Amino acid sequence: MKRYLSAIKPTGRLTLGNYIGAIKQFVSLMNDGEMILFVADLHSLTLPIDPVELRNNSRNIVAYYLAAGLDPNKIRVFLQSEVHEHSELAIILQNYLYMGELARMTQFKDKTQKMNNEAIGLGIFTYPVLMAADIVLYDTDYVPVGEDQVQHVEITRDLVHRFNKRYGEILKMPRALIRQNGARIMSLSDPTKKMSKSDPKGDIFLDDDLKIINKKIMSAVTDLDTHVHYDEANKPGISNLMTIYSALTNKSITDIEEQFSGKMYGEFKKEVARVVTEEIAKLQARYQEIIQTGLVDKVLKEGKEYASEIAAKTLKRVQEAIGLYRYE
Ligand code: ATP
Ligand code: LTN
Repeated sequence: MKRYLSAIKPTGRLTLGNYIGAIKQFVSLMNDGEMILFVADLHSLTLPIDPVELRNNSRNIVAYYLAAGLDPNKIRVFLQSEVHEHSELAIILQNYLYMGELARMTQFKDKTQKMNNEAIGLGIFTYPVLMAADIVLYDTDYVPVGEDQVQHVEITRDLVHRFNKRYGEILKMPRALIRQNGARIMSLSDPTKKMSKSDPKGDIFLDDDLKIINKKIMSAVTDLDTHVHYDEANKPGISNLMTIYSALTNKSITDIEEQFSGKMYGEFKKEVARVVTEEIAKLQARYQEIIQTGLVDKVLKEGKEYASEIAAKTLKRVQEAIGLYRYE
């Protein structure tokens, strides 16, 4: 059976980008193999975060996973920090990734661009090491993520290759899985930038008031043309709305162009707003039900036990392969 593994960092309120690029993908793959998900709370410490917020965000992510339709009887969910093997394996694996390649990572460059070296914590630099540990601990086949995370899966693949060449077939080679349409949702106020929860300009949040969502979509930045036509380079705003619409309705871009041929942007935006608010309204209703039960804690506890068992075995295999002394 194929194993899928993925995570979201509890750095802020979840966005429509997280929902389309990641969570919806998890739902569609849930019946296709084993799905292990976690909340990457250790990764969220790589930039300053308020403790109360971190705790709330972590809980919210799990509630939204379940609200989106991830079945707690089919999938596993846990908190990264609760399975200590992630940290232990990362300490080992940091020796197999190099300064130069870590310094070239897009996420590292983007997030530290405006920071002074004296204020950049080591964790944001070694971020891919911990992520590689997350992935290989579970002998993962596929890592469903948005486009921005593909580079991290690629560096994990480099590491696996390097490690196995030296010690034999110890680590499983993972592969990133991104959706064809919706792997990169852009900001509604600047459609040349990724919608991202830590840079909330032009974001749609899953817990936004529906009226506000409607307003955000109706006032989304578009070009001066009027044709609903997909052209990422020259019409990024309208193309982004088409991607969102396509991801939520499963209609192809060509079908959408046909459906709105001869119609104005206003009419198209209204329809996008209708579809987005309808989907988010359902999500919010289910979220409210879930958050009032003890389900989140129950799922996390079971998930932790399940994950720990697998993680312990992999860590032991690695320790033995590299020559760390063991008593038994
Ligand atoms: P941050 O702003 O803190 O970096 P983020 O919003 O980029 O956070 P992550 O926790 O890094 O979110 O990502 C969780 C998952 O959601 C990842 O698989 C990521 O690729 C996906 N994702 C995030 N933003 C988008 C987006 N705009 N479009 C598609 N997928 C996205
Ligand atoms: N870096 C990812 C979160 C993450 C992750 C992982 C995703 C941490 N560890 C392992 C997939 C597999 C992000 O979305 N920012």
